[in-house]
Amino acid sequence: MSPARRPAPARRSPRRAAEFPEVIQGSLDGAGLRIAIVVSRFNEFVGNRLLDGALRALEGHGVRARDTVVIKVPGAFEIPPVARLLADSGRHDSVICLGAVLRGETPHFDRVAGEASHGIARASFETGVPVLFGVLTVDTLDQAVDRSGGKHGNKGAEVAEGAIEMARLVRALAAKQR
Ligand code: INI
Repeated sequence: MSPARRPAPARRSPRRAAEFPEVIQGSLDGAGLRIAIVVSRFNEFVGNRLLDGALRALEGHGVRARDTVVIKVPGAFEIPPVARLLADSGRHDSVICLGAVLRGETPHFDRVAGEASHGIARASFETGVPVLFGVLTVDTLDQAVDRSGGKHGNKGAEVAEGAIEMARLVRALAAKQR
């Protein structure tokens, strides 16, 4: 192509840079955030491991113990109404739900796991408060252990980070709308 017909090289002028979309996302800065954790006692051994992972992660990212509350419920089926109450209270920036549903030989697993996941999602959608799903739904105890501080990490810690990030994101979006 002759130099005359060659397209002019793109110039990165300040005007062009301004055309990029704004990106908004949360951060892992937990300072000043208030977090509630609902954990089920069924399969308590696993629940405690998840709780431990979540508390360590919150502390590691600057969430103060006095801004954190832990509520224990009997089983995963009981998590959604409590998560909803907490989300509605206006006292928490995020709610973390922890538990373990292990598949047995009956359809009970599907009922409990299904209601827990739908109810937790609804609590979040209907209140606008981030409600994080940290309920393991697994076939065996080994799988649960692997995911609660074992070879597949700790779901409690993961969702704790998600809770911080989402709380920050909601605050950032709210600040923009002011
Ligand atoms: N609850 C759990 O959290 N995990 C389970 O694995 C489980 N199983 O397998 O039965 C379970 N059942 C109890 C349920 O959550 C309720 O507490 C109970 O049905 C009373 O409403």
